[in-house]
Amino acid sequence: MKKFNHVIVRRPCRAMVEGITSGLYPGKPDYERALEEHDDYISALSRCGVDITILPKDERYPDSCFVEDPALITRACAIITNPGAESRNGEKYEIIDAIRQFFPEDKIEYIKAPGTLEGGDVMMCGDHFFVGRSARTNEEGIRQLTEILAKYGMTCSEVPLEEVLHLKTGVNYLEDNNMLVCGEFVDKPDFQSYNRVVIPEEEAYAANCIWVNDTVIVPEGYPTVLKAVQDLGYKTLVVDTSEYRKLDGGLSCLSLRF
Ligand code: CIR
Repeated sequence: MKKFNHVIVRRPCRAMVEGITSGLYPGKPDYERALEEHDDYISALSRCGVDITILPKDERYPDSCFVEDPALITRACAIITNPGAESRNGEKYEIIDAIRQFFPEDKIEYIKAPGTLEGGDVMMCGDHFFVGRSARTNEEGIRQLTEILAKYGMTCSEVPLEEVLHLKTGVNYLEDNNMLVCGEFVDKPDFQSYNRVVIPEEEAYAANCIWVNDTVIVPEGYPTVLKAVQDLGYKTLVVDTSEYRKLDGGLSCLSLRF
């Protein structure tokens, strides 16, 4: 099934080595290696039948390569979020021009203060969106998102987070009713109607895989997850994201897919 035609990414900037990190995966990113990994990420995506808009690096925002967070793109509208991380909040202004290439002004919506929302907390499952209430996404942000989606005939439900940074750190939808779940999400009633593939704790990072037009991109180094995804019948591509992992970033964080 072809669902996505476009992808937006932003090149990592040199300042990424100072990006936000929980320290879960220790070490400072190696910038040159991060650039190579980004090249590989782009070439994997280009094999999935999408055109790719590559935005230039922006040294003012160390985490700006994680372009998934300042915007959410749906089948009917684009939503500029209001990132809850202070050092990332200005990224929302920098993504707008790219969004305008694809959406007219009246189909671009905004999450406004005191609401906060980051795209990593939003998981699209058809016309329903699960939203993590996290340290980055608050109740008012979710209320605004619910109102915006309702205008376009889409729905939204809140998932409280206890442990992980973003919702999609631990749960990702692969289409066809298949969902990768890990840790705190394994037993959540919200996801019981899906075919849940439980990811073992030691491969938790690989719960963040991305489905792009029937190919699933899996991070390098997680054999159990790779096999589980292949057993579901998907074509797979493997990309090393080790430098982004040091900043709690994964495959989904590095692009907007629509
Ligand atoms: C941050 O803490 O904001 C970045 N270092 C990582 C963002 C990861 N983005 C995502 O999960 N969507």
